[in-house]
Amino acid sequence: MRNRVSVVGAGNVGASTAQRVAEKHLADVVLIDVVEGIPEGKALDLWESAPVEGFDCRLVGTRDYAHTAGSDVVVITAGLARTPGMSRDDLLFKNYEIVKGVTEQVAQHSPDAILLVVTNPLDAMAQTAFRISGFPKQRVVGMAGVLDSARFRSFIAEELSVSVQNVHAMVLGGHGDTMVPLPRYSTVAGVPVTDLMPTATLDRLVQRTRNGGAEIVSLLKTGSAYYAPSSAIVEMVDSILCDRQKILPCAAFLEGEYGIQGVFAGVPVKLGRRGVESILEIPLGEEEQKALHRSAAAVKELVDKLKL
Ligand code: TXD
Repeated sequence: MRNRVSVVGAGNVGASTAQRVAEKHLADVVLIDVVEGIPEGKALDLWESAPVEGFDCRLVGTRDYAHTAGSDVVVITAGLARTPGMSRDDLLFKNYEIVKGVTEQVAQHSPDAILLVVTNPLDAMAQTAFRISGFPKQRVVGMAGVLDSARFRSFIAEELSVSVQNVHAMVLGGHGDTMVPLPRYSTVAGVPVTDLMPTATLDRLVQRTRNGGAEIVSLLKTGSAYYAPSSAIVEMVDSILCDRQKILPCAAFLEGEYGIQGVFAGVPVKLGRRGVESILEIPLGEEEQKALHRSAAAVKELVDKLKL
């Protein structure tokens, strides 16, 4: 039997995710949205690419959650995207209602699924899905760190003119202005990036990473990033479905790890068939630890507003 991935929200991120999942032969895909015709049309269009692309994964578009039943992974991208001048937090209450409604449906139809939350503000929406679904914390995970790290990696590779494949990077914390890029744990062919470029250059790349989402929004003007976000989502889907046990920075529910209690924040997670298999506690310097705590406090403020 083939794996089934449902993608809720057939917008830019959702549709690109559906495409990447199918083109990587990972799973059949159910694309679901509230707007009549959009999930049906995009899924049909993608399915018609199958003979040329050579994938056998079936893609179906629908507005009916019955079609998502028994999903292995459900990716939640439903919501409003940021537009210029709008902060991630402005989205809080609107997207809370959307993610709440979606989660209720998903939990009913796919009680054993792993929920992969993408909607912003990311960490608070992951907490919404966690609380509303009642799923164990291992089965609710948020995507942000893989994207933020990918941005950092691409900037490092560009700066040093080396292959992106040589560059590893780690960005922890909440997905927002308080994210915590960790240059010390970012390496090029195993060499810490702190040994390879002056501090001022590194600081510039860190700042650009922090601003990565806004940089794309200011260029696109009518929406936010989706190519790199969908790549990041699919790396996580792949690690789950193929039980790769990859260590990836993901938003996970913390209960004491890093001294943080009761909120989602981006930490190194081992991702496998059971979802969050474990959380890695890597040694952090005093400043890094403080930055992570500040980031978690920013998430806590939002989840308190939502009474989660
Ligand atoms: O790193 C990250 N986590 C992110 C998060 C990276 C990129 C985008 N990020 C967030 O994902 C972004 O801020 C948004 O909150 C979501 C989706 O972004 P996208 O760019 O795909 O937004 P679109 O194109 O506006 O698509 C949203 C779709 C759209 O088709 C709506 O009709 C649909 O969501 N939508 C719904 N679908 C199902 N059910 C409900 N209730 C619903 N409401 C809206």
